Amino acid sequence: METLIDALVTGDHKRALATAQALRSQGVSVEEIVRLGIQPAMEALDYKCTVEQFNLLEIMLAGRAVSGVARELFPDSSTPPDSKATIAVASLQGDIHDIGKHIVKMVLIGNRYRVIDCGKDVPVEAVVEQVRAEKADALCISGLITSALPRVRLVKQALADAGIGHVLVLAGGAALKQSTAAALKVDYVGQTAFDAVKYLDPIFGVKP
Ligand code: B12
Repeated sequence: METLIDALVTGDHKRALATAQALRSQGVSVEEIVRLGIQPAMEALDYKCTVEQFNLLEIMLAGRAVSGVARELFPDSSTPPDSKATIAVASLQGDIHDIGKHIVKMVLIGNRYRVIDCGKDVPVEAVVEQVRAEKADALCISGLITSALPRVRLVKQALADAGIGHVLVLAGGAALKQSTAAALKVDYVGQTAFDAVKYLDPIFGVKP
């Protein structure tokens, strides 16, 4: 796991991918790789960004390495057969970070949810329109940058105004996970991608 963390932090995408593949073949679970590998690597990068000199190229290389590992861990698939519900995922306008959103998406697909990816840096109205058009049952908002936070508070009302106030709104990602559901005006705030499944499964897990 230490090799994986080092490869991610240094942006060595080939070594990161090979290490993730080796860990999987040794029986290490996807959840452990995310929790003990990807998350600590990103915390180390966060420290570098905050305390040391910010180096955009370094961060972009690390971002590429994480995306490569995420694709390996959660190979994309079409709508899973017998899906439990439809979940939209989005990063709101002003936020171009999408690695966490990608992981949330893959974890949901892996747990038999149909996922609509509304994209990143998307206006609230456009997200609501996609949720309505695709008849999504819930919306997962991933937020990494604090300036996008006020927009999160508008989502529930925007859904209600569009006549789909029943849609559940989940929030997560570094900028949102320290907040509460009440403060963000959402239904739930999760710490990890797996929390989304833990919240949604009791609601949609068993078909009526
Ligand atoms: C990689 C990265 C980038 C990459 C993004 C690549 C990409 N395609 O996403 C690049 C280099 C492009 C980038 C750009 C910028 N970044 Co940046 N970036 C990061 C970094 C290092 C890691 C983020 C990441 O991917 N983490 C890994 C993922 C897996 O973690 P995660 O998103 O939290 O997701 C996990 C959970 O939170 C959860 N989750 C995520 N979403 C959801 C949703 C739900 C519903 C649930 C339940 C769970 C959940 O699931 C995931 C797995 O468990 C962070 C530092 C940090 N530690 O967060 C800074 C950081 C987010 N960036 C920051 C900044 C300032 C920027 C820039 C403005 C820099 C600049 N000056 O140009 C720009 C542009 C920002 C913009 N307008 O959006 C700041 C934000 C500060 C703030 N509080 O607002 C941070 C915190 C760095 C710092 N300390 O300054 N960045």
